[in-house]
Amino acid sequence: MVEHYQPTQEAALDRDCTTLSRHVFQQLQSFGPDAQDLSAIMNRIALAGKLIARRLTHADLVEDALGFTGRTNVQGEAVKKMDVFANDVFISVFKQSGLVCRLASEEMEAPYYIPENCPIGRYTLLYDPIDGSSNVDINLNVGSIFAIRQQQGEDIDQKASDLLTSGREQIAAGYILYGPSTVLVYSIGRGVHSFTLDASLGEFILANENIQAPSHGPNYSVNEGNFWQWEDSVRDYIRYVHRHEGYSARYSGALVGDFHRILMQGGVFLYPGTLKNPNGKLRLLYESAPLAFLMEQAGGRASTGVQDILDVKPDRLHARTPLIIGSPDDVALVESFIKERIREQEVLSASQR
Ligand code: AHM
Ligand code: MG
Repeated sequence: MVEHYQPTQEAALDRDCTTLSRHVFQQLQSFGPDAQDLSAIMNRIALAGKLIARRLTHADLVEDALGFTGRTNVQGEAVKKMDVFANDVFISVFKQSGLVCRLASEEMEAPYYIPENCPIGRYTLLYDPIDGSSNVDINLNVGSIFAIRQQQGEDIDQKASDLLTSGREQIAAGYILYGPSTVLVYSIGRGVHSFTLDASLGEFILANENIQAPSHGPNYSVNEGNFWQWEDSVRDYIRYVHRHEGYSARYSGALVGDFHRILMQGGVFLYPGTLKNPNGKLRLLYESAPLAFLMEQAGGRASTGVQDILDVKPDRLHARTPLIIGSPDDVALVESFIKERIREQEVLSASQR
């Protein structure tokens, strides 16, 4: 007779063996080709996360890991050496994988094609390799954000125009948070789950399954330095939280960290339009849409203020949108101030006709 551990030990062991790739199979309840692909893609993303985490952990001791490259990217932002490293990591892990045909990232003007993977790999990975890179040089949290889409059509002219569709086309999304521990959060449209990197095993192990964002939370996360750059409606909301009890300002300068707090504890993150950038700063395809996918899966909401983020169709790869994301009640409160100002404007315009 085979002797088994006690039930509690068995449960702990089972949990320790719930790696990311196994979890994907469990979620899809299949070992079919699609499940194999998604599981393998998640495994590669996890490898990218481990490589980036390793570099970040030793960054101050590694020659040429920190600081700027002296170049600006397609967005006109100064590129850091860590941005370049992390971007290359994602390319490397997907080369010769037979999984992903195109990679589109914040750091590359046009998608990167991996012809040897096509047509076996009909997937596209969209990603922000290092989000919040202003935090890198001072050893604060940063993240990587990703989304997976199925390629539509042949894309013979390599214009990737099939990517200019709404976030509802995403089949998976997630992020890796490089904090005191390295955490990977993902969804394939069946809830949101988090995994913590166990460095001794070199594996991401299931930590929280079916995460639900609270319907309301105390945190509001926004760069208040832009106060005089915003529309009146956003200022109305901020004045509201200043005048009511129960709100806490929390802003780290890295979206992934701020988002993770809101996902786990509730509240709202905002990056509204400013006078200089009416669509804000954050890019739709590889920042706002993947996080919107996760937040909706966790029972929260993501909005531009007047439209659900997942319904926005970008007009170009690096399109930006205002972002209001978090607990449903808190997103609705911000939207109510925006709608109120729109109503006032309409009444004023009608009276002037
Ligand atoms: P990045 O991807 O170039 O790092 O830019 C995105 C980051 C977000 O992580 C963060 O929420 C935001 O930019 C901070 O911007 P700001 O300094 O304007 O508040
Ligand atoms: Mg970013």
